[in-house]
Amino acid sequence: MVLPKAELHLHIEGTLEPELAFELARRNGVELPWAGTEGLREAYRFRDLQSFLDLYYELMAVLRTERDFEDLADAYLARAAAQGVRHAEIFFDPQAHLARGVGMGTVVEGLWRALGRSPETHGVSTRLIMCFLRDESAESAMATLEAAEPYLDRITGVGLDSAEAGHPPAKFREVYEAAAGLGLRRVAHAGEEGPPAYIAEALDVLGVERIDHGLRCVEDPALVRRLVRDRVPLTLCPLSNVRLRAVDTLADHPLPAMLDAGLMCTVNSDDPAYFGGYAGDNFDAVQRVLGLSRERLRELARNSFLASFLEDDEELRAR
Ligand code: ES4
Ligand code: ZN
Repeated sequence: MVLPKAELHLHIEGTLEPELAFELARRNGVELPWAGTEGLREAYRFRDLQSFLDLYYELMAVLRTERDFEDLADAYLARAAAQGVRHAEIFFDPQAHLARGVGMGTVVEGLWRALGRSPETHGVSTRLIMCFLRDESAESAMATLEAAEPYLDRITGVGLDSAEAGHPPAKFREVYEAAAGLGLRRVAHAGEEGPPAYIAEALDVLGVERIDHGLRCVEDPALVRRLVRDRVPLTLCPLSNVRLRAVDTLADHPLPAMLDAGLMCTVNSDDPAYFGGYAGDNFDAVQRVLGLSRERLRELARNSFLASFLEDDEELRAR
């Protein structure tokens, strides 16, 4: 039986499979520098987060119209549903699109065409989380929040992603305060390639309710105690960590030790088209390689619903 689960760490642009990328390129008259889907897949050998991000932003050139974003989200939701995902909290990166002349309305309305009907078409409920690119300025993040104001009925929260090292959470204090004032939920990537101190800073300065990744908390025992005490959810992405070399191999992943320490872990896919698997593939991999028990897998699935932004009644229906 496939375990019902919620996906809490998923970049919609990271679900762009090579086949759809080439189809959209053809549809939009965009020329791609790779020799077909196989040539593109060969470029998926990443040294680190930045080498991935370079390709991730480059391939977004094929996303131009509302229909492109609709097709992207529909394809993701179909794959997720097939792997037991009942609820998905979906990140998107508006600045990466605005910079290419693709408007906020095109992105949000396009995604919404698929998300709005997803409970019926895929049996998956959704939330949208708008991420700020932390390697861009705080002023750009604030302008992005302002550009999103007409669409806030469709956006549940804000997040922080892209290149982490050298871009501490505190840089975005004001924009997170403004987001909270608008009633938005708050999450942030921290402790993926950045230091454990960024995890504490995201909690203390940005007021986030979850930490995306949070992997490097294991380097700071006092921080682990705090995260356990406060039951701060961590949205881990094991296959992403392998592909971006945050761990040497999946067998070296600290997930079992993190669960044993009492951390509230969840397992997610991050950018599944690039990292070799969707949510269910990540669950299967940690079961197989890390030997997690059935009870631990059920705990991960339960945590995913508890850590979601679903209301209590919706949450019970989803799981
Ligand atoms: C990302 Cl794996 C990862 N880390 C940070 N930012 C991102 N954006 C898309 N995938
Ligand atoms: Zn991520």
